[in-house]
Amino acid sequence: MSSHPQGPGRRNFLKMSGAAALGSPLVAGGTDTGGGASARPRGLPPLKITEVRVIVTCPGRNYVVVKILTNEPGLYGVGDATLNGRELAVATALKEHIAPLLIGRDPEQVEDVYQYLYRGSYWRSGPVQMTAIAGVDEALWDIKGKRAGMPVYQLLGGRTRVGALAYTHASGNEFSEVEDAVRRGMERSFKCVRAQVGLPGLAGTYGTSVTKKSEEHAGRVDQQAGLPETEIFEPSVYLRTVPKLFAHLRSKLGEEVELLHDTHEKLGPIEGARLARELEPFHLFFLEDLLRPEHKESFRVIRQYSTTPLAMGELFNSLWDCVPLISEQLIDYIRCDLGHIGGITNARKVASLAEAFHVKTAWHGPADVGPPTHAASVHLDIAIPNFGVQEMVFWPEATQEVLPGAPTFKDGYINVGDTPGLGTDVNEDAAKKYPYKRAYLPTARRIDGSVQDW
Ligand code: EZ4
Ligand code: CO
Repeated sequence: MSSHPQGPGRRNFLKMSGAAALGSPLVAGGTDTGGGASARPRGLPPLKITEVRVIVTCPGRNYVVVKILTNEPGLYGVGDATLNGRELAVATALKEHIAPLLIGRDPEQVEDVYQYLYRGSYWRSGPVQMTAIAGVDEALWDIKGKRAGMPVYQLLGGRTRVGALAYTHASGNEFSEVEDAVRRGMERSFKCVRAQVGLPGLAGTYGTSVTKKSEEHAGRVDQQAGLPETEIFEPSVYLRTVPKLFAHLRSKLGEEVELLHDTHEKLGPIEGARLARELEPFHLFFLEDLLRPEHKESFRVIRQYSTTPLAMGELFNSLWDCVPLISEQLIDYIRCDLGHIGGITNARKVASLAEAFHVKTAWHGPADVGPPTHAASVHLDIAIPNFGVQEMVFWPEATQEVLPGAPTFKDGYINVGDTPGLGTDVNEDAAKKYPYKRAYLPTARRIDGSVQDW
């Protein structure tokens, strides 16, 4: 046989290289069934997706779970497709539009399924679609790991570190309350703590909890059933308050504990530059999401004025959202949400892009994405070379009952075990006990009544 792929031996070449798996449906007018039957390593029989279950449940807050079943008895994967406040849009996209495309497809062709759902749909990106794709992607990696008998991090190249450095949240309305909350985090062995404070005279500030033990539910923005609440925000009050908070924390807590802060996309470029500059003496681990996500080049303004490390990305939905910030080295940490950027398949590309430009990862890890996404983040964290830090939460009992197997925390690090796949699961009977409740994120306005980025 000729070794030249265009020569007479092409057919054999394709077969041997595995490309034949993708060859069969490429017929004019044919239906794209994906891989079809392909030559399997170690004689494994062909695998097919037989069912896609979409489970919407509210064990404390709303989650959308994707369970993908296969023709191999007992072999299934579980992914998380939760988009806070738009859960049913994602569930409908999955049930009505995506599930029919998956039946009969080879679940092992993870990249092909990702490409097919992302580019193949013509309407690409966007939070609803990318969250739906993430749910599918996580379930497929889960299946691949189970089939291989390996935890997903092994499939990603194996361990590069003992665990993922984690951060928790601390908040309060007074500086002393925030200080106490940071101390509780440190007592709990956290080396890194995110600190948020209420703004004097303004009702409800992002990241400040109604309960005193804010770190118990790190990342938790309470989801209230009913219509969204309105918080009031004024940049001048915020800009006056936050540097004083960190002056207080450093004077009371010293230099060793790593402190972080989330601006949550609320400022304009020159305001963000002022904050980053005024926080310099307090040596933040990073300052998160200073600006709205639309015009990424605005981060150039911040960089002109400050050496405070910057993180950005939880609202990004595509690899290309990350390109300007990473390729111009405008940030130090890329913090996409695996659940909103298409899952492991896309996030590991973001990580590799970042690696080339000395940018580290800090995947978004709040309570409004489910345990399979947290597990996926940690599998990636412990496998990649350019991991930075991982935001994490402690799960309430009801969530653990419905979605068992979340990563575990010890001595400042979050970790996954050696269970094949992601290590997470869904208890469908338990899920039924907690029906969906319509709920929204809060929204925000300025004192003059105009809309403010929440
Ligand atoms: O406000 O996930 O860094 N964490 C965050 C989160 C987000 C919520 C939005 O749904 O910014 O707490
Ligand atoms: Co954030």
